[in-house]
Amino acid sequence: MHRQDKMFTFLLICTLTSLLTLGHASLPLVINTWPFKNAAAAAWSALQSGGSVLDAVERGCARCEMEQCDGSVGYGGSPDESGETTLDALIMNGDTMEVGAVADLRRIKNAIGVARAVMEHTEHTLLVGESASVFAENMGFIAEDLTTNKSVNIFSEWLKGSCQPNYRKNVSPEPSKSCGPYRPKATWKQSKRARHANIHAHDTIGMIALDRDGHAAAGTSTNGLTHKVPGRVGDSPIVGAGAYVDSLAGGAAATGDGDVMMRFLPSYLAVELMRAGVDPSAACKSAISRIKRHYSEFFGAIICANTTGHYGIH
Ligand code: SD4
Repeated sequence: MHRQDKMFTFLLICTLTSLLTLGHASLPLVINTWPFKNAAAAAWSALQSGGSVLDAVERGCARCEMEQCDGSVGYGGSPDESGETTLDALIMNGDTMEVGAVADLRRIKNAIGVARAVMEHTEHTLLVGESASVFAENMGFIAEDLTTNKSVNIFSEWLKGSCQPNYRKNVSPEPSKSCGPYRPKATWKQSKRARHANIHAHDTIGMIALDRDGHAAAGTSTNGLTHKVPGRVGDSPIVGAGAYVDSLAGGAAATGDGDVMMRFLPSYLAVELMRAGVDPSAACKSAISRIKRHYSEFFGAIICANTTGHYGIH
């Protein structure tokens, strides 16, 4: 089945679960990107056992981090140009509009947990890189190597294949043929964005949870793009890009080419459209169309849910 169809089917299953469990009600609702069923089940069981929507999002995303969902979430996936796996994650409370996020997190497996610690134990919103890892260790998270045999193999095959593909442009040596180190080219030329971030390259989990009392939360967790330039941060930990939620309007979460998506804040846009009364499917569609207007080759998708538990995907 085509990935997008699979994702849609999965959303349907999630919602049917809630309908069957609760009779006519369409709330509570848990939806996530991609068919990560165990993640949805973990979030659902957090809600059923009296946990908050934040607990649901945290446990759902953490489940994917542990299971290394599709190799695109958690440790041992998407090694960067130096072979290291680094993680991006975000969690947002739609009641208070508080956000905690981490980007380029190193050596800590539970990125969504660290994001929640940023939200609950600091006045900040986003911590990055080595300092985020030190923060995490101080908060009791275990530091360990995120490398696995699989990520080592991906990295060594990439090196053997002259570091193809990569995300460099306007550098020498020619990045479509050679490994670095790269230096800027004297003559700079505007080029169309290469289509690296395709359907096979990424499967971030983005999740929205709504309960029957009007609480809403959203979150993301990913190891980003394979062979990214070290230090690269995607859309997932950027509020309004990877996810956004307001308990008075709804929530949205995105997956796809984050370097492009974060230029358009698609999750923010979708939530604002839902606030204005646009239904979730149309809100999702508008958010993606805005990107496609500028980047026709863009690949990505967004899930949207409004406060009544209706949802859409595009
Ligand atoms: C990123 N948006 O880091 C993420 C990758 C992704 O589905 O979504 N994958 O750009």
